[in-house]
Amino acid sequence: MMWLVTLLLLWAPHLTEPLNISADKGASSVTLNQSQTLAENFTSVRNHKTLVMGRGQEVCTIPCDLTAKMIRDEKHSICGQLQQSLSSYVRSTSKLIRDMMEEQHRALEFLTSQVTELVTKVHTLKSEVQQSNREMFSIKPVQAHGRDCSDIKETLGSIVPKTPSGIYIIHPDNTDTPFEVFCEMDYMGGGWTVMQRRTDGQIDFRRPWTDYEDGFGHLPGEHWLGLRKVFHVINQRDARFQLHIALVSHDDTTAYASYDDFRLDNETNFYSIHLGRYAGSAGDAFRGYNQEQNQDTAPFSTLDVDNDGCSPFCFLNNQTVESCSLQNHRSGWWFNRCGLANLNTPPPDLERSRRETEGTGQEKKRKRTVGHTEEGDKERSGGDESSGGHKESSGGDKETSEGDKESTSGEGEEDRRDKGRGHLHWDTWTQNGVPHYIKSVTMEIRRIPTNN
Ligand SMILES: *[C@@H]1O[C@H](CO)[C@@H](O)[C@H](O)[C@H]1NC(C)=O
Ligand SMILES: *[C@@H]1O[C@H](CO)[C@@H](O)[C@H](O)[C@H]1NC(C)=O
Ligand SMILES: *[C@@H]1O[C@H](CO)[C@@H](O)[C@H](O)[C@H]1NC(C)=O
Ligand SMILES: *[C@@H]1O[C@H](CO)[C@@H](O)[C@H](O)[C@H]1NC(C)=O
Ligand SMILES: *[C@@H]1O[C@H](CO)[C@@H](O)[C@H](O)[C@H]1NC(C)=O
Ligand SMILES: [Ca+2]
Repeated sequence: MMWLVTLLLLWAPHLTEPLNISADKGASSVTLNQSQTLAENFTSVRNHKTLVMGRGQEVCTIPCDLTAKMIRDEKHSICGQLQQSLSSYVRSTSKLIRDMMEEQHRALEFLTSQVTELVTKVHTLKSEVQQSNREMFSIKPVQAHGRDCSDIKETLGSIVPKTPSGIYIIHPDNTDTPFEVFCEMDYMGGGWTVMQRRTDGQIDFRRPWTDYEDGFGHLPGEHWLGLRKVFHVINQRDARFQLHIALVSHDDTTAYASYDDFRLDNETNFYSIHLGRYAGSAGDAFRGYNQEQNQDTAPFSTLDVDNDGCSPFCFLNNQTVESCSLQNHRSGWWFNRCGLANLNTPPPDLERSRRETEGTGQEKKRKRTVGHTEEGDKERSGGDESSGGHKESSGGDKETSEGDKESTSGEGEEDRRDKGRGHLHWDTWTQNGVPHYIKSVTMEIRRIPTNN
């Protein structure tokens, strides 16, 4: 395209100028006194005339030289017009081409910007897809079957360089149906089947027996895998499991408690816990400081299934306790005369916010306290018991002051009690004699390599 325009532009001025001049001459010569011109050029015309003579004298009615002159002038005039229109045509054409070029250039620029825009869009989309793929990988169950996370880690570990943490489908020995679990594949060598996780307090752990047996929560986040599933995992052929409890305090201190053997009895025996040797930095809260506090071999209890060793009552810290679950905010655990460990209680912040949003919570509580209903009495006795010792002081200073503000009758006392006790506790993990305020916890199990 470019070469054509250049050619036309180069050619046009050379063409138009001499033509314009000659056309001018032609036009002016027409206006001249014809007879004079004719006379002047008679000799030349005569020569011309001799050529025409052969056709006969009668054809030339008007003087031949005049005719010739007219023809020539006409030719000049036409030629000039032709040149003119040609040059204007060239001009308009070149202008048209220029305009077209400009338009095309603009279109091209527009397209280029659009392409650039699209390219960036594609890039963003690509990264978004990659991101969502990554997310999906950790949310969507991975169809890698194994008997448990240790088994999957072992199998996949020989195929892929890095086994990602996430939800996997496992199928333990002696079970009919596979189920999903969260596998922690990075922490301490990986291969951990997560059986409990507490992080943000989003999941309500105040649940009845069936929930603790079947499991609840969201596997990628807070959840309780369920006693039946855990039982299936750890009761496999030729398999022994260790239990690892990882704790994080509110000031991000970490500690752990590990048991080199972990077994549960069957449902008939209420999933009694059996723990092996302890190792770790958090202390053995499961066994406590004395035999009275020992939760090893204790059956599981919930509010509706009471195996807590307080039958009909325990006398703890000058208080009678009938239900350890009630005292521990309706959570389920392997209580034995309550004990020093419970990682299923709701966090105190959540408890308080729940009560605030419920609104009528205070009213209900007052009614219960005044009316001396069975539940109210239970709660009160349980709470007062728990306020003894270091738990109270660990509960948080701000909570006490807030409790005092609200306190006009027995409510403040109740709040203080809730807050003092109402958090995950592992009372052997202390700082200056005060148990750490636990923010998050993970309970996970892993196969112990066997020799055969
Ligand atoms: C050509 O002739 C026209 C009139 O005959 C005149 O207007 C024009 O200026 C001339 N162009 C050139 C380049 O001499
Ligand atoms: C044209 O020329 C003739 C003779 O040469 C002369 O008689 C006549 O007046 C001229 N006409 C004009 C308009 O110049
Ligand atoms: C007339 O014609 C002769 C020869 O053809 C030429 O030399 C001369 O310049 C012409 N005169 C005019 C006024 O055109
Ligand atoms: C549970 O375990 C006990 C003792 O280990 C056994 O006697 C009982 O049959 C088991 N119950 C079931 C349902 O497997
Ligand atoms: C239990 O009661 C006795 C006597 O009333 C009292 O001396 C003791 O300090 C109380 N213990 C606790 C832990 O409250
Ligand atoms: Ca009881």
